Amino acid sequence: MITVHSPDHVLRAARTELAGGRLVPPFECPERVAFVLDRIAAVGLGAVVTPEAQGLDPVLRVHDAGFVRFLETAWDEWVASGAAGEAIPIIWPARRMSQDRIPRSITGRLGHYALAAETSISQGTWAAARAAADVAVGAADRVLGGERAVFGLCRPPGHHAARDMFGGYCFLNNAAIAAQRLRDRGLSRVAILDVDFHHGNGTQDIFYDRDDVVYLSLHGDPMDAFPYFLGHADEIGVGAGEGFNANFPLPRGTLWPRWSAALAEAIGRARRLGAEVLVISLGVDTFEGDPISFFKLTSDDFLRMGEAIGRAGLPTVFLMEGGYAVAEIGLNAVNVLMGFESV
Ligand code: FKS
Ligand code: ZN
Repeated sequence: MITVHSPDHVLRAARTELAGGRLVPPFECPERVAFVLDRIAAVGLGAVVTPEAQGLDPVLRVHDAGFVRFLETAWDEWVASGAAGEAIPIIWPARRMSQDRIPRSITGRLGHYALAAETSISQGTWAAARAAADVAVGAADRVLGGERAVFGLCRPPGHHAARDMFGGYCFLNNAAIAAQRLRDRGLSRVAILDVDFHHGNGTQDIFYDRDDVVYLSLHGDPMDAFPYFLGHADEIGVGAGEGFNANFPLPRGTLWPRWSAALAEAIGRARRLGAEVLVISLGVDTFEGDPISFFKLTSDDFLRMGEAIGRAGLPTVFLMEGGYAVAEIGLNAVNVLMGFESV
């Protein structure tokens, strides 16, 4: 399997994440990609190629132009405002406050466009986010070109990013950008299968009223897990999109038998709805050793996960999302890809 990878991911190297009332080194760190590349080389998965630069067109197919402009300029404006640390939102338009007037102040605009406070904007964040979008498009294009499956080693991740919101370590929604690319280049129905531990609120939101991109997600029950405010089983889509969104929230301590039963249901749904291609939001934070999640999948379970996805028999774009047991992220992510290839 070909891997698409951009060395520019290292430009996303924030020093701070707000966690447990402290600023800590971010869980979503550049070493994650280094471990995945090491494992790809160790098992001889296949060639690693750099993506073509796409410009902003594929990004603007999915994201709001004002939001994109905000991401582009936020760091410079933050520095110009005289702040010493990284850019962290501190106030939101909460209930009964206005969402329609976008403030001039960078602090106001951070609150307008953020969905959470853990994700600092740092120097280089925008360049890395753009490179991750290029990776996603590069992977989609290779599948359009006839590859059975391609791995886009995206970083930063994307599935929490909505049309006009960043947070949860995400800035641009790589999976949504890839899915839209597949639609724009001629496929009529795409299914995004999100196996990251967290619900992909951004991806769900982007496609919620559409029947051409199906969103299916297995994740920690939002009553107990980030992003808390989306991802319930009764969110089934709206308008033309009704029936084209399916959530499988799962409890603390979930093991492979229960997780894989939900996976089988999700894959069955994708097939019945006529998906021609799968985009996998591949997070491996479902691992038993993950420091911020609560499922209990083993490294061998990731092989079985890949096999089950392979048996769907559809062209597949894998895109990296989360996974914070850094020493095991290579083993776990590449196990999914090897399981897929063994089918
Ligand atoms: C830890 C609290 C964690 C943020 C969790 C973000 C998860 C991100 C992810 C992605 F795939 F996007 F990277 N709060 N102190 O894994 O879903
Ligand atoms: Zn996650």
